[in-house]
Amino acid sequence: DKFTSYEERAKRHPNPAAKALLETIVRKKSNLCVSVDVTGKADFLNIIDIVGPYVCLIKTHVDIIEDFDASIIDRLQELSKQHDFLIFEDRKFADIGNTVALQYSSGVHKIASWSHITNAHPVPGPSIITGLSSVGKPLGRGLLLLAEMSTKGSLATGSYTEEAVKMARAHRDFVIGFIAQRSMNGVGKDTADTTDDDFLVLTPGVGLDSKGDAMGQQYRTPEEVLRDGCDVIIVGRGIYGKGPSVDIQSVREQAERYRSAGWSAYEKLL
Ligand code: UP6
Repeated sequence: DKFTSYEERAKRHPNPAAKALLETIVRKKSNLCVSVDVTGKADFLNIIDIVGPYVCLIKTHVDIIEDFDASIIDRLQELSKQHDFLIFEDRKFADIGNTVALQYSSGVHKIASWSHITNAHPVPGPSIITGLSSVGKPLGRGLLLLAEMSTKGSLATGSYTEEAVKMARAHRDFVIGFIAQRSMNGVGKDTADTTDDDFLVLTPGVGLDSKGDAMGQQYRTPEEVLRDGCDVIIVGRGIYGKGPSVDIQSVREQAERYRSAGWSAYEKLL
């Protein structure tokens, strides 16, 4: 089927978080999301300040930060405005509706109050969407379902993936897309007509220099994943390495390198 530009999709998208993400991608010529998986507050904020100009989206795991306090979120929101990116807390909710609504709204992290996008495993069934939507939809947030995973031996395949896409289709007002490895438009449909599907696909497991890690992660290049219909590349250690210390100059260079690789892969499809 026909390839549609980010720009055209931004104009049509009814969900405010999805629309804002698509508009940011176009404005910044960046389909790069950096996953900031570091445990110290200073490193966390430094990396975001450096990569900010090159990304459409910053992905967080706030529960790994050792010295977490509310000022981190204030600063993250300032950086989001200053550098023009959205925020995605990669919380991977997976419980009953009532519990996920509490985990999303409350606790130390109050994710719904600052994260434009979050995600959930479809394993509990549609009630997980109802629970998260009761909190996030009034705030204009968007949800991604984990339809596939990047890891070796992932169980999220076949009919599990198809059921995830059907769940999303039934809750289009809040579910804006997937964490997956390829386009999910038309997946699990009886007809070949995919015109109503415009799911965003955000793809982790992206690296230019490595094929994987020692714990089951698998990497493909920006070009490979864009060709398979992904919209946003998620890169973590490819940008800031695995070491205990962060090399500012190298982080900047890698961010621009991945931004440019992601964008030229997109332009080839136009
Ligand atoms: N992530 C994956 N694979 C998935 C889903 N999520 O790697 O299927 C997340 C990880 C990590 C990031 O939780 O934050 O994406 C990938 O980091 P990396 O680029 O350093 O491997």
